Amino acid sequence: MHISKKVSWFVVTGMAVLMFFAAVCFGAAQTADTVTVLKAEKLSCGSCAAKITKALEAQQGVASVDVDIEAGKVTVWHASKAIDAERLASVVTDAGYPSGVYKTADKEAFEKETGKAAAVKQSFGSGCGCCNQGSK
Ligand SMILES: [Cu+2]
Repeated sequence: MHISKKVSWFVVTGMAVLMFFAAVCFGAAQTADTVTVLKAEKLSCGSCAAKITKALEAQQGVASVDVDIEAGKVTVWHASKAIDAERLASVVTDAGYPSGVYKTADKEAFEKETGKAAAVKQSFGSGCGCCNQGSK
């Protein structure tokens, strides 16, 4: 009786701790509420795309980046409170690709309209968004 009480206490506490971390992790991964499309110049090859992606992903609040080299467009999933569209454009400009905001939209509306979803690979590759942060 005494032992099983102790065991269940452990289970309950363990579950609570796990749920807390899951909530924190999930919350951080969910902060991207906005999608901004930037129009960038001088985009010509895959390494340009990699350079831009890296520069943007280094910013706080950026969840996912999709670069369309042919269209010269950079689509960014981000938390609007952490980083705004203008700041994203200046990050890309600073990386060597003069850019401006093409459009910015609510994440849900954008994904519904374009059928595009944030690249899940980046957020959930080997863990969740916040677990992967800093290991890129
Ligand atoms: Cu290039």
